[in-house]
Amino acid sequence: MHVVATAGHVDHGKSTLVKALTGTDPDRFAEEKARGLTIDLGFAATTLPSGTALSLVDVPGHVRFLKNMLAGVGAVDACLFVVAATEGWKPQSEEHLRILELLDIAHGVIALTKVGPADDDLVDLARLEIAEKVEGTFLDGAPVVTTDAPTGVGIDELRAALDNLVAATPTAVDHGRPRLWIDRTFSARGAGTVVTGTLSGGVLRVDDELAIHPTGTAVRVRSLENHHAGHRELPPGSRCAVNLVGAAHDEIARGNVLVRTDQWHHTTMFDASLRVLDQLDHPVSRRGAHVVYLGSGEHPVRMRILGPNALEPGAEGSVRIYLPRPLPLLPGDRFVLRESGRSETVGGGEVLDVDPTEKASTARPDRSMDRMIRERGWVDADELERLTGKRREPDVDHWVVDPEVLHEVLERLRTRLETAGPMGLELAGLEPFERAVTTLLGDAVVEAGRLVPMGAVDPLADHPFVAALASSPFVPPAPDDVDRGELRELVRRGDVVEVEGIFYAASAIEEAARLAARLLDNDPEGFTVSAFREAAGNTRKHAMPLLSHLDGTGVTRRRDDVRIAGPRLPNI
Ligand SMILES: Nc1nc2c(ncn2[C@@H]2O[C@H](COP(=O)(O)OP(=O)(O)OP(=O)(O)O)[C@@H](O)[C@H]2O)c(=O)[nH]1
Ligand SMILES: [Mg+2]
Repeated sequence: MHVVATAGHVDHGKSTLVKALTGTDPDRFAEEKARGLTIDLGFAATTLPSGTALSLVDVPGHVRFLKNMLAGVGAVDACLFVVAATEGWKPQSEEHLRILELLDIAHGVIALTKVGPADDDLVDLARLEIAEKVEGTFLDGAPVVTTDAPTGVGIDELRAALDNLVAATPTAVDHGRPRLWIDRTFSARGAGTVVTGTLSGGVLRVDDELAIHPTGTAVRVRSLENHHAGHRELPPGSRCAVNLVGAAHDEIARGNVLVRTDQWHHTTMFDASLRVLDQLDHPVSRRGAHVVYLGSGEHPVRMRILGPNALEPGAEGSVRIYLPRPLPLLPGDRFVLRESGRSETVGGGEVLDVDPTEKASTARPDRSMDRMIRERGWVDADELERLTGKRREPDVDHWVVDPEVLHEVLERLRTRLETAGPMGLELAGLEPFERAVTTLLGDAVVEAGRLVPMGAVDPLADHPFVAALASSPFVPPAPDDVDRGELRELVRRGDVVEVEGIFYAASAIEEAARLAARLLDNDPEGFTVSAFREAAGNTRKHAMPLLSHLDGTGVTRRRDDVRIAGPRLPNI
C-alpha cells in the first residue's frame, strides 16, 4: 500500500488531477466546491495499471491553509508535485518543496498542468523553470508529465509515472509498533467515533487495545476501513479509518495519535537536529513564537539552540524542544518548524533523543544508541527500546550497560571483595546493578546471601564459640572474646540464637523444647520455672530467656504459674 500526497501552489490543479486519476472529488466541503479552493485535506484512491492500490492525500495550496497541508504530508512517502504551465513556479511551489525536503520525503513525480490554455513557449518556459528550481532536491531528475485534466491530456502517462513511482518507493516498514497520526475525526451514524490517518510502524487489527494521546484515553478498534472497504487488519503505509470504542469523537482532535501506550516513550522534551532554510533573512534563536509540525499535529513550543545562541540561514545545528503535552516520539521522526509571528517556515529536522539526560548547556545529541547507553551507564533493555525503537540484547540481567561502566563496577566489586576477606560481602548491601553483575565476576560465588571469593574457606565453619555453646547448652558461656561481626553473622545464619541478650546454640533451643515435652509428659497439668531450672541445671538468668523463647515459638504456653503444652510442642 502506498500513500502519495499532492503538493503545489494554489489553483494549480491538484484537486482536479486527483479527481481525474481517481474519479473522486477530494474537495469534501460545500465551501470548497463553491469557492473552487481546497481548504482541508481530501482523500481518494485508485488502482494503477499494474494493479497496485494507490491512496492520494490532496492538500490545499493556499498559504492560509498551510497547517492543513502540513497535517497531510507528515506520514506519506512520496508526492505528486503540481505546477501549472500557465503560472509557472510560485511561492507555495517553493514552500511546499522546502517542507517536503525537511520531512525527508525522497520520491515524487511532477505534473505540469494546464498545458491546454498555455502555449508551447509557456510550457517550455515552465519546464526550464521547474528543472532549475528542483535542482539538487529529491525531485531533481523526477519525471515531468504534462497534463490537461479537462481534455484528458497526459492522465494515462501520469498513471504510468505514478506506477513507476510507487514501484521505486520503499513500502512502509513493519516494526510491530503501529502509530496512527490522526488527521480527521468524526462520528459515523450507527458506528460512533471514527478517526483517520496514514498508518506507519506496524499493523492495526480489529480488537486492538490502544490509546489516544496526549490524553491517554483507552480505546479499542471495533472496525477498520481502507477507502470504505472493511478489513480485519491493515498494514503500515495504508490510509486507515478506525472505528473506535471508548472515546467520543469530540474528545479527539487532529494531531492526536493512536498507539499502544506501553510501546512508547511519551515525551514533552526532545533534542533534534535543525536545518535552517537558506531563504530565511535572519538567524534563528530561542526568541520567537515557534510552532512545530510533527505527525499530523501543530504544537506551540519553546526551543533552545544547543551550542551557539543562534543559527544562521542555511546552517544546521541542534535544538532542544519543549512540547506543551507529551507525544509518543522516536529518533528519526521529522518535523517542520515555523514562526507564527512572521508566519514563515523556518526550517526543520529530525528527532534525535526523546529523553535527553544531559543539560542543555552540554548536550550534543545524535541518533547513536551507544551515546544514550553511555549517558545512562545502565539502562533497562525495554526502556532502551522505547527510547530508540531498536532492540539491544541486555548485557547483564535486563540491563544494557556501557562497557566502560561495566568494567568499572566489576573492578570496584573485585577490590571490595578482596578487602572483605574470606567472609565476602553481604548481597543485601550491594546496589541492584552490583548484585546483577556478580555472575560475571567469575572468581566469586553467592553462598547463603553473601558474595564470597571462590574457594575461600568459610572462617565461621566449626567456630569455637558455637562449639562452646553446644557443649554447655543450658548454661551458655558469654561471647566476651568473640568478634562482633562474626557473632552477627553466626546469628544471621541461625547457628546461634540470641534471646534477651543471652546467646544459645541452635541445638540448645531444640534440646530445651524436648526437655519441656518430657516435663509435660510427667505432668500434663504444667511445670513451674523452678521445675524447669532443676531439670536444666541452670539459674533464672539462663532459664527465663529459654522459656520465653519456647512460649514465643508456640512450644509452650504460660498459664498462671506454670507452662502447659503449646501447638508446637515436639513429640517424645
Ligand atoms: N484548463 C485546465 N484547467 C485546469 C487544469 N487543472 C485545473 N484546472 C482548473 O483550475 C482551477 C483550479 O483547480 P484545482 O484543481 O481546484 O486547483 P488546486 O491546486 O486543487 O487548488 P487548491 O487546492 O486551492 O490549492 C479549476 O477551475 C480547474 O478546473 C488543467 O489541467 N487544465
Ligand atoms: Mg485543491
